[in-house]
Amino acid sequence: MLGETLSVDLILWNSIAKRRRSPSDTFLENGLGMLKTYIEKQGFKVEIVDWARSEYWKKLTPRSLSRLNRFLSEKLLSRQVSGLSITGLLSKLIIPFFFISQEITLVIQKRRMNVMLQKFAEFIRDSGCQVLGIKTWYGDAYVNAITLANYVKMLAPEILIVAGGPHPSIYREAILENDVFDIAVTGEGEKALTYILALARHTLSKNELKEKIVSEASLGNLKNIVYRNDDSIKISILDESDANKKEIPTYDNVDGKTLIHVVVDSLGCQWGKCNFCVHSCIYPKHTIRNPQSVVDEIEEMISKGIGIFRFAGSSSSLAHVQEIARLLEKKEISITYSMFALSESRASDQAIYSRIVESYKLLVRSGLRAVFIGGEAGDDRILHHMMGKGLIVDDISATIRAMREASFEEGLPLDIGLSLIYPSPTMGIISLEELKTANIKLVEQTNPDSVLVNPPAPFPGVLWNKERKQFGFELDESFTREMLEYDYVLYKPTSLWPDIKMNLEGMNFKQILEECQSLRKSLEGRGYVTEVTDEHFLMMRAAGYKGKEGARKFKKESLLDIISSDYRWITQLEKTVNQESRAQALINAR
Ligand code: B12
Repeated sequence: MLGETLSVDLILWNSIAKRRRSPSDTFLENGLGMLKTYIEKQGFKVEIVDWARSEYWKKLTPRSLSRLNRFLSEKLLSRQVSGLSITGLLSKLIIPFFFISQEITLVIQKRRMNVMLQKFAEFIRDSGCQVLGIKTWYGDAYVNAITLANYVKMLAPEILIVAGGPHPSIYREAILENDVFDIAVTGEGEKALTYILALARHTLSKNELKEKIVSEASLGNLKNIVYRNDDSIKISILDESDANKKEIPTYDNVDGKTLIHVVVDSLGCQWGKCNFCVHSCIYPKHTIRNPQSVVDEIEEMISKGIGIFRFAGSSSSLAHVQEIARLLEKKEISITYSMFALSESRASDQAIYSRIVESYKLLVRSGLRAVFIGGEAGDDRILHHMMGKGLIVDDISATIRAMREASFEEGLPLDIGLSLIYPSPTMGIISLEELKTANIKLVEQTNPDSVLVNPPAPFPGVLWNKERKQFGFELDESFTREMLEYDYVLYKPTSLWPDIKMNLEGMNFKQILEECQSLRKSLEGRGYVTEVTDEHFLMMRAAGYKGKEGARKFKKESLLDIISSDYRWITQLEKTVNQESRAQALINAR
């Protein structure tokens, strides 16, 4: 697409990290697709530039280097897996070679990324657009978003640069602290971007446009905007998002993307009181989308050859998904899908339990193949006082039991991912050792197909951050700034991870990570698969990887690809998933 000249009002760029972070990175970009549909309906021309495609990541690393990385990573991983001690000269040299080769790779990737960004900035300059919108994500993708913004400022100072997407929705005012972006949008961007484009049509310079934006935002006419005014950073009134007002995303170019569509079934969270969770900060009001519209969108995607879906809701209620499932069944629509699932209150009560089983039977019949369930902890006091979950351990385990029973009775597979936060604040209620034991017990009781163990993170806006002292967190004033650009690099020993100035109940960040890693290792030692999510299950099962062994193989191979930047395995996986998605869609044509 670079090389042609366009005439557009708005360019929307999906920022990416220099290396892949997950096999699901290339899912269809529903958020940007939705913005395009909406804004074009208001009479503006929008171009999406989405670099989250296999070929972009491939371009960033020389082939010979990625192959060398793979060789070294394979040696390193197989040694770690088999637990062999370091013997022989070659074995001793693997670790330093690995790190040198990784460092060289990073330097080259950075240089290549900068060249790509510079060329892209020239393209933006020549495009005739007045506004550049960047979808920003955490870590290295955010660093690259800043680099692009700086190039654009240099080459085309009259283009307004707007940051949007998950990052400003969480970090809000902090996004403008570095003075790179002109404006940021928190939460949904449809109306805000349209308003800005309308103002841009009647302004002659960027300064004039910025002044108008500030004035409209201060008057409350322009919502969801983070802006600078009188040397301070302000945020305008927040719009109440409504899942029923979402457009069906436009996907013009699906090359190098994974044909899995994320469908908005709801926005926000019905509970919204978990002390650690950002989801209700992104969408403060919980709205449920009319099941018929969800099914209409699914049918439209099927007509485009997409048969695999992921529900976007942070807390899709069982009653609501059941309505969607009923419609799917009634219309004999055949798809596979995954979602976040909630534990049900009083799930072990016999009547409630039977109802959950019946509901999940309907869901698996309608194509539900994987769920991701937030367990957080295996101790009721921690769940109540530290997490604010509003549930007890028994609710979590009985809900999972009911899911298993439903899947068994229907004879249809359902993968269950359980996520935990460890270590977490304890306020001396129990010791970390006791919490760890309770977490392991919960996993043993529920026997999930994968366990995700996350370290605690007091994100801006959540109670753990607002009342940090009470929860035992100590955060340096640099915390938010550091978090903005912090990149998880899972394969490095935790001792090599960059530090963040944060303490939890006497543990510094490195100790927190080590503690987290120790639970992962204990679970792996007991035979559990870790760090595989519901969307990974969708992909691996579509590609024919079966059972626990399939999940292990998927994790190992994708990890190797990510560590080495040699993405041949993931690219092949994507191809197979796409064939499967098309085949699944085609079933409906009969
Ligand atoms: C489904 C999902 C995915 C899907 C698809 C995401 C997508 N939209 O393309 C998959 C599985 C691919 C995915 C991947 C990742 N995800 Co995700 N994902 C979600 C989830 C559950 C729902 C997202 C969604 O569909 N929302 C609805 C759509 C409409 O919203 P949206 O895409 O954000 O777009 C709206 C606004 O953000 C805004 N907007 C978007 N772009 C722009 C740009 C501009 C200029 C403007 C003004 C506005 C704007 O307007 C859009 C329309 O209303 C959220 C949690 C949640 N429930 O919100 C996490 C979430 C967004 N993901 C998260 C993360 C971390 C990731 C990964 C980085 C994980 C990883 N692999 O390491 C990757 C990155 C993928 C990439 N392309 O680089 C984090 C974001 C944290 C952060 N600060 O970046 C979240 C919040 C989950 C969490 N940790 O709590 N994800």
